[in-house]
Amino acid sequence: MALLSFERKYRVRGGTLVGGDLFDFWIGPFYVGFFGVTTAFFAGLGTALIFYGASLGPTWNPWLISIAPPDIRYGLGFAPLKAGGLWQIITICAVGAFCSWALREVEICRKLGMGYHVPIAFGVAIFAYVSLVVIRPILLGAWGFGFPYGIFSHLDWVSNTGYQYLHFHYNPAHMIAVSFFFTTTLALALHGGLVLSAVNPREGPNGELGEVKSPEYEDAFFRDTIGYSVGTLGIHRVGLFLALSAGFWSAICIIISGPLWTRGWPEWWSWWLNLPIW
Ligand code: BCL
Ligand code: BCL
Ligand code: BPH
Repeated sequence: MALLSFERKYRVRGGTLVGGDLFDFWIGPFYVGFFGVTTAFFAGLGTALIFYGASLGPTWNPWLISIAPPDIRYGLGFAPLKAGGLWQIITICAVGAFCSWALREVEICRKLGMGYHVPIAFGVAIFAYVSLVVIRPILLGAWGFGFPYGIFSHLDWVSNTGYQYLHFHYNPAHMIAVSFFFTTTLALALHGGLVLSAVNPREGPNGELGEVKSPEYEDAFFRDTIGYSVGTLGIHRVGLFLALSAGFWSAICIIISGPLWTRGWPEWWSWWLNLPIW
């Protein structure tokens, strides 16, 4: 495959965190590195174990395959392989694969001399996953509180866990997270729309190429519309902040459900409803 001239310049050795030169090479377009090897190992083993679990179970229907966590009575100990042990090993593989993937991104950033913004952002997604299957189960005292690995079964877990707190929408951290998710898509719709409107303009009447507009036009659009433009660099800061806040408050909303608040979430609001000012 032909390399872009730019790629030729940066595809040089160095910047690795571990392993020195050992895995410092590319396979086709993919950088390998030590963490590429560990990603492949954990992802391969974890996926193979899911297939092994499926082979034990009642179905090969992809929607119904499910690897359940151990029963609550096993607490924080190891469970027999076929009674939740598989889930435990797959969870280790998943954490290993996700962290390896983030560290591989770090090595690529170092090779390119770029900041670590992307792997840090992925770290927030990993934090959300770890909060579901490691942090909250440990705080509640049993691996059985993790979610099952199945397409439908994990939805059942979300629904059941939600109703366990009567009305999950009343969880204040869930409210913040949901609002950040909505705001993130609002921001991306505006940003994607604005950039395309400036750099991919419509053709002229005779089919001539439209004129690409400069960022000043983009800023002017929002000043005319809402009186303010956050600017070309600023919008990416806003976007990153919104997306990371969505993931962060998601993690918080599930960590506090059980470890911090055991009753229904509507009841949490009684302090507010009982304020003497109403
Ligand atoms: Mg979920 C839905 C994966 C955690 C609530 N969830 C989905 C599906 C997909 C999935 C099957 C679409 C997601 C998507 O487009 O995301 N969920 C998934 C994974 C995790 C996870 C891999 C995880 O933490 C490792 N989900 C959770 C936790 C809840 C949760 C427990 C809060 C976040 N999820 C919900 C709800 C819904 C989903 C509610 C849905 O309605 C939706 C659905 O249709 O379910 C049937 C955005 C990401 C991308 C577009 C990138 C591409 C991701 C691809 C599609 C993931 C494929 C996963 C694959 C089938 C899993 C096996 C991996 C192999 C063994 C290697
Ligand atoms: Mg809720 C959680 C929105 C109704 C119960 N709910 C969430 C949050 C989000 C949300 C704020 C999930 C996002 C998240 O954590 O991402 N809920 C939401 C909305 C409504 C809603 C918008 C709505 O009604 C409009 N929720 C309800 C109802 C309850 C309810 C009222 C059920 C009856 N909700 C719950 C419960 C939970 C949520 C219970 C949660 O546990 C969940 C939460 O906050 O979890 C933290 C974070 C992202 C991840 C966890 C994904 C991590 C991905 C990993 C790192 C990478 C995977 C790689 C993959 C395997 C690779 C695949 C292979 C490749 C494709 C090749
Ligand atoms: O490379 C990437 O993107 C292209 C990284 C990634 C990211 C990144 C990356 O850089 C960032 C910044 C984010 N995600 C950010 C976020 C948001 C939070 C800030 C948040 C909303 C979010 N990601 C969510 C999600 C979700 C949801 C909502 O469910 C999913 C499914 C993903 N992100 C998925 C992904 C991947 C496409 C990619 C990524 N986010 C990470 C790829 C990776 O880690 O590859 C290595 C691992 C494998 C190839 C497979 C591992 C297999 C396991 C060992 C076994 C499976 C276990 C699993 C628990 C089973 C689950 C079954 C389900 C049916 C429930």
